[in-house]
Amino acid sequence: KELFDSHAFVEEEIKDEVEEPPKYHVFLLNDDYTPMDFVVDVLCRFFNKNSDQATDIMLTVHYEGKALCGTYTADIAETKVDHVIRYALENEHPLKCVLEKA
Ligand code: TYC
Repeated sequence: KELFDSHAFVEEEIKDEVEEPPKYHVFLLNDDYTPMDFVVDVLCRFFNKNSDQATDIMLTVHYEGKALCGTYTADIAETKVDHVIRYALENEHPLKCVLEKA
């Protein structure tokens, strides 16, 4: 039994070493008030997009309701959402940013 337990423990440790951590998609959501320029600025600032990429993503949100901005581990995805929401609130825009398990 002891041997079995320690074997299971080692297997668990090996699994932790080889498995990728779970990932989360971060999306921006559309609204009627946030200026397009502000959304492009958010995408450049927090998701490291260039202006062409940022404009494409902003327009996808505008016409389709949401768009994927990036995929990250839990900590980074949560930090992105926090920073975007804080930046939007500071600038008095109702921009919404959410995460979803990938
Ligand atoms: N719909 C907004 C407008 O017409 C623009 C917008 C785009 C808002 C993307 C939010 O995530 C968003 N000004």
